[in-house]
Amino acid sequence: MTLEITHDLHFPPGFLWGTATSAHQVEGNNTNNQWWEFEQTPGKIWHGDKSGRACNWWEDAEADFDRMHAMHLNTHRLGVEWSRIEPEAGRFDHRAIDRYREMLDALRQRGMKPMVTLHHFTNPLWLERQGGWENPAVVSHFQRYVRFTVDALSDLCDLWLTINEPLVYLAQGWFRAIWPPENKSIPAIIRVYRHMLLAHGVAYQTIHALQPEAQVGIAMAVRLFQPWDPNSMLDRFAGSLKRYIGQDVWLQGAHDGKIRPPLGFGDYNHALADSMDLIGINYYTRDLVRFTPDPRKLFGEERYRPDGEFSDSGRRGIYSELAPEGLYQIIREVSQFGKPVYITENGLPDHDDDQRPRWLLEHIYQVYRAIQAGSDVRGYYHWTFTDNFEWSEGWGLRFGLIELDPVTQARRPRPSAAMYATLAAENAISHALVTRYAPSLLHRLFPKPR
Ligand code: IFM
Repeated sequence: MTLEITHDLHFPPGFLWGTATSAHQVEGNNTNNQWWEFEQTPGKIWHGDKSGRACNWWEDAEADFDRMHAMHLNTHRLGVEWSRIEPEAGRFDHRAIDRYREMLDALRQRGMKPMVTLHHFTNPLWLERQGGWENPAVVSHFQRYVRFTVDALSDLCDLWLTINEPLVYLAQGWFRAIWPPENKSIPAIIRVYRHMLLAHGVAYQTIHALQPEAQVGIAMAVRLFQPWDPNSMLDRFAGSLKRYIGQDVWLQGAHDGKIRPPLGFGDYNHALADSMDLIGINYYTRDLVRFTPDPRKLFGEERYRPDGEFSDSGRRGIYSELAPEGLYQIIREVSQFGKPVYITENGLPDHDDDQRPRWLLEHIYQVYRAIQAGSDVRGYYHWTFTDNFEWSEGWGLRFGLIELDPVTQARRPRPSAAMYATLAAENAISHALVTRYAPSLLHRLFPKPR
C-alpha cells in the first residue's frame, strides 16, 4: 500500500476572499445616469435587455450580504453611484449617502471588509450633458464628488478604488464606440484618458487629506499582450504598443508622476506621483496580438488560439479564452512597483457552471504561485456574486456564483458557490477540494514528491 502525503496550498493568514460588483450592475433603478438612458434606446443592448431592478441591491443588498457571510467571505468590493450621490451638479443627496452607510455597516457587521469603487463606467446625466470625461472640468467635478463621498464614508471604509478599468471605459465608449457616448474620435480618446489619469491623481490626494490611513488604488484591466507569432517583429511591436498605451502610460504615470505621450510630453504632475497604495488587477484573459497596418487599431488585432478553451462568450469577448498562467505573469510584473496587489476582478461567463469550478481553481492557483514567488497579494475578488447586468451584453452573459432570475429575483447557487465557500473557509486550495471539483488538475496542483 502506498501512503500519499499531500499538503494543502495555504494562503497567508488574513487573506481577503470576496466578490466584486459595481453599483449600476446590481442596485437597480439607477435612472439618473447615462447608462440608463442608453439602455432605453433600441438596438444598443443585447436582446433589448435593461438593467431594471438589476439585483435589487438598492432595496435589499443585505440579503446577499447574508449569503456572502454564510459562504465565509470576509470582504466585498462594491461601487457607489455618482448620479445618486450628486444627482445635480453640486447638490448632494444625503439619503443616498445614508443608504451607502447602511450597506457598508451591514458588510462590517457580517465580518466583511468593504472595498469601495468611486467610478465604474457610469456618470450622472448632468455631467454627461456637459461633455462627460471629454470636458476638462470633469477633474474638479470628480474631486468634489470624491471629497463629499469619502468624507461621509471614511469611518466605514479605508480601501478605495478611484476608477474602474479606465482603458475599458475608453475602448468601449470611444475606440470601439459601442458604449455611451459612442464617439469614435482619437483626439477625444486622448482627452478622456488624460482627464481620467489627472482625476485619479487628484482623487488620491483628496482621499488622503481626509483619511491619511486610507489605501487607495485603481482597478486596472491588466492584460498580457503577447505577440501572435513570437518570431515576428511586427507582432512584437504591436503587442508592445498596446501594452504601452493600455498599461504603462497609466501604471508608470501613477508611479513616477510623468504624463507620457500621447497624453503629454513626460511633464511631471505632482498629484499623480506615487498615487497608488495598492494595485487592483482585473484579469479575464490574455491577448495574442497580430500586426495590422491599421493605425485605428493601434496596429494590432487580438487573436485567440483556435484550439483554446472558451467560455460562454466564445471567441468574441474580452473574457473568452482560458489563460490562467497570464494572471501569474501579470501579478509578478506589477509587483515591481512594490505595492500590495489585489485581484479586484476575475471570473468568466458560464451559465451552466460546467467550467467555472475548474477555471476558478486554476486562476486562484496562479495567485498562490505568485505569492510563493514573493508577490504581496492581499485579496481575491471573484467577478461576481450573482448574475448581474452585463452592460451591452445585458443579461446574456452570466458571471455569477449564484444564478439570478432578474424578473423574479430568485437566486440559485451554482456548484462553484459551494466550492468558493470551502476555499474561503479553509483559506487554502485543499487536495480534497480539487479532488471533488476539478480532479483533472490534481497532478498539476499536487505533483507527487519524487
Ligand atoms: O461586468 C464587467 C465589469 O463591470 C468590469 N469588468 C469586467 C466585467 C465582466 O465583463
